[in-house]
Amino acid sequence: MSRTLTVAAAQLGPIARDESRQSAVARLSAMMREAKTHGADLVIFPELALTTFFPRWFFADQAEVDAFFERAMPNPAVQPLFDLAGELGIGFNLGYAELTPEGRHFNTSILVNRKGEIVGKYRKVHLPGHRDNEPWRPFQHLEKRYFETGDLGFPVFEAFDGRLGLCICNDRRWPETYRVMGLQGVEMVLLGYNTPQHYALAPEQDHLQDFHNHLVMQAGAYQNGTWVVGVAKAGSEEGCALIGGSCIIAPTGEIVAQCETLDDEVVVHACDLDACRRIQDNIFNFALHREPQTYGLITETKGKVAGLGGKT
Ligand code: CDV
Repeated sequence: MSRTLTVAAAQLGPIARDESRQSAVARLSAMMREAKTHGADLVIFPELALTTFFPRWFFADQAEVDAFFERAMPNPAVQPLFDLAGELGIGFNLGYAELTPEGRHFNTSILVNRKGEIVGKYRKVHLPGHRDNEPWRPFQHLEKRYFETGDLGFPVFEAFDGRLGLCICNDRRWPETYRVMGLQGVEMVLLGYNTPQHYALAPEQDHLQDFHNHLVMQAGAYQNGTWVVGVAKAGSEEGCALIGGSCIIAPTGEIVAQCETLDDEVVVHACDLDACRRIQDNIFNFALHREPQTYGLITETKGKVAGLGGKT
């Protein structure tokens, strides 16, 4: 019997700084309903999907930062989305800023089943940007200041009759992210992103943002024989242009569905999870072809070291 998981990539347009959680949840709920009409089992929402992308501003007052965080999940503002999931019998993946009872801050993503129950959680590992206010930039990217490095690894969950992995935005650029999940037999990677068109440290590459977005996700999919669903918060958000390009990628690396706008938009695809086998059992049969005894540097060092071949 084939295992088909019909997924919806539910791209969000911009969320204004003064937009309420209730308004954002209403937009997510509308897309969840639309996804259901297309037969979706699971709907994927972006990174930090309940608020504007607040790391673009420096706040000296921590209380202003904490206002963007959720102290519980679900909470009264988000409960309607959980209720709707249970009513429609559809799962979802949601990114939000998590403030734990111990006062820890994470950029978090959860997987919720068709009954509206949380069955998986991930905390972002690769935090881009900087820690201090850098006024020369047109906008800040203070994820390193506002979040701790995730402490849950790259988990893969047995859910929706498959093996589903979670990561967030910048994680998608790192091959290690996919490979750690690939080694757990992942069949679908779910990720949301907020990616500005402008990268202040290398602006000459701004025109390549959409290309790099798809390049890394397509490579991650193919090299691990997994589906990848990448979902943007897109459009002009508080004057900052965010790329779109939300898409569903097959284990072959091919994009099979893609958003066309920079606004709220849903695309759906019926994904055959067994298609992963055609890659995972052949060209990327890890047990047969990997040579981990030669990969030690990957975990032994964080930065570059001298070439192992030495000088000639
Ligand atoms: N939210 C992100 O992680 N954004 C980064 C940008 C800053 C490079 C990204 O990798 O898309």
